[in-house]
Amino acid sequence: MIDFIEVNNNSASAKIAFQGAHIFHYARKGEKPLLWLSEISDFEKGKAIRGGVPVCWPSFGMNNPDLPQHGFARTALFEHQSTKELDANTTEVILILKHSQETLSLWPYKFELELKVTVSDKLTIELTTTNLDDKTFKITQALHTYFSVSHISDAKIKGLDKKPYLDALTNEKLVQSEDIIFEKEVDRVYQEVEAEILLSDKDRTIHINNEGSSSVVVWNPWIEKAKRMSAMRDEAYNDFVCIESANAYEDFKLIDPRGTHTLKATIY
Ligand code: TA6
Repeated sequence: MIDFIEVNNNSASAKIAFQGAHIFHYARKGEKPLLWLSEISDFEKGKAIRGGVPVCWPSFGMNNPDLPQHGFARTALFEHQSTKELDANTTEVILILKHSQETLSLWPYKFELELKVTVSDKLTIELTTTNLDDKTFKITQALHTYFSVSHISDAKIKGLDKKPYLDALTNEKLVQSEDIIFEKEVDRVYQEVEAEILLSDKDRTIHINNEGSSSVVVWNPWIEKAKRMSAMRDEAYNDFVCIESANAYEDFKLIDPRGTHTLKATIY
C-alpha cells in the first residue's frame, strides 16, 4: 500500500498519493468522480497507479529514449510540503520532488519539481520545474489525466477542431476535423492548442483549461490495447478518456539555470 493525503472540504473530496504526487480521486460533493481509477490498479511502491493524474516528467512517452516510458516522476516518492485550508471550500496541497543519487543516475540534472493541487469546485494542478543545476536542461511532460465517462460511445471532445496532430499509431501528421469521437484506438498529440477543451458526456461536460502548455494528448486504448495494458480490465476502455495537458514533442521546454516552468491544468 502507498500513503496518500485525503482532502475533504465543503466543495469536493480528493486523494493524492505521495508516490508520483499522484491524484487518484477527485469528486465534487454529491457528484460522481471526475477522474477514472482502475478497479485493479496497483497500489504498491514502484508501480504507477492506473488512472487519476499520472505525472509524466521529465519526459513524455519516449520523447527522451534514455528514460523509462513517461519518465521517472510517477513512481518517485514526493515529500509533503504543506496542506492549507484556504477557506471552507478550498484546500491547497503541495508536494515536492528533488534530485537524488537515484534520479541523477537516470537524468544528470539537479532540479526541484513541485506539484500544487488546489481542491475546490475546480481541480487545479500546477506542475512547476525549477532548474537547480548550472546547465540548461530540456523537459517534456504531461498531466496524464484519465477522465471518467458514462460510456465511451457517449464521449465527445470539443475544442481541438482544425488543430494539427501526430497520430502516434501511424506516425502521420494530420489535422483534426470536427469533434473527436471514439470508435477505435485513439492516440494523438495535438499541437497549437490554446483554447478550452470540453469533454462532453451523456449527463455532464468537463472543462479543461491549460496554461504553460500548447500540446494535448488524447488517448483511448480501445479493445485490443486495453487487453495489453497493465492493471486495466479488458472492458475498461468503455469507461475513460485520457485528455493530457502536456508539453510534448515540439512543445518541449528548455529551462535555464535557476529558471522555472509551470504546466497548469484547471479542470471542472
Ligand atoms: O499518453 C498515451 C500513452 O502514451 C499511450 O500510448 C499509452 O502507452 C498510455 O500513454 C499509457 O502508458 P503507460 O506507460 O501508463 O502504460
